[in-house]
Amino acid sequence: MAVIENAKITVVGAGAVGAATAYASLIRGAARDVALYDINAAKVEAEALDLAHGSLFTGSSQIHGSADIAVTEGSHVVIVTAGAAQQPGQTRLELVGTNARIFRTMIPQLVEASPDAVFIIVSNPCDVLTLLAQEQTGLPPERIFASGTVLDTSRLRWKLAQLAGVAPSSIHAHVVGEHGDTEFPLWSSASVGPVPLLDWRPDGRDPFTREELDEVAHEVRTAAYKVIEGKGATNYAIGLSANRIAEAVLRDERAVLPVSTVLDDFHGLSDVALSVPSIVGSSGAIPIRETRFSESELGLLHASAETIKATAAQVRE
Ligand code: 6V0
Repeated sequence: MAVIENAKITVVGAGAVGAATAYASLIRGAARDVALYDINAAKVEAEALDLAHGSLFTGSSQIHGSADIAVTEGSHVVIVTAGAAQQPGQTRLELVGTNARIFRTMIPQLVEASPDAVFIIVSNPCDVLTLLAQEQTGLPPERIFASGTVLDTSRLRWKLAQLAGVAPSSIHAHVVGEHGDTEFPLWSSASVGPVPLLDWRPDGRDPFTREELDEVAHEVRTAAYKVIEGKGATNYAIGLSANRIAEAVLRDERAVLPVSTVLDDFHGLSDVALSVPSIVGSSGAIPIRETRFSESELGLLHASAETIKATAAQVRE
């Protein structure tokens, strides 16, 4: 376990999400080399050129783009965003057939090109695709995981920060479960600085009501639908989220992030990928077993797991 010098990040897929992820990696100086790979040669070359044209302002990071998978070779982190995206009104789970087919051929090629990399799956439904990809490759679960609810957690913390009147970084709260319609916030352990969220008095008034918290959870759960309705895709916040996870790996930060790994007897859950607070460092992601769940939260986590398992089973048939 160590900080990786002269790191290489590959972003697979040069669509709305892939391009935003590469942009985030470049402007944050997350790695010396950023490779962008897509089967659409014209698109990937154009995106890489556009990014390269900003090199004067992005420090020493280099960007390379190609439709040749060789561009991905020797990566330390591979972020996978390739595949079909949600259309307005479509759920993430409805993408599973198309994206599972793409993954079946693409993932083994990526692993062959970067056998020691940590793989971060962003393509949706990211939990199901992570489960299938881990089964297919046999990689240790800590080395192939999904960005999961890292994005949803950022949305939650932004919203709560506005309501509580503090910075998002001072909200300690996690969305867990499926990155999708069965996800939920862990209210029982959420806090504002050291104060339990349920005791916090916004503007000195009474603490948040159940209805207010339900409304926040609903807004977070449906945020992507709203953005997709308006602009056709979500990309900036997921680009920042995916790069944030890559940085935690490359800098061996051991940061606590709710990524989605294939679980092994986590509060009674095995052989399913879903997000729980995990420690992310150079060897990958390890779920934090000590995470506390109230009885109802544990029920929701198991229900979320059933949804993911059922969708994976449809694809395996
Ligand atoms: P997009 O803009 O359609 O881009 C997808 C890209 O994938 C295209 O450029 C394709 O050419 C490319 N592609 C397809 N097949 C392959 C292949 N075999 N090898 C290499 N490249 C390929 O989609 P967008 O970028 O908007 O979304 C990408 C994925 O991210 C979708 O599945 C989204 O649902 C998912 N998102 C996941 C999020 C998360 O939080 N996990 C958030 C937002 C989007």
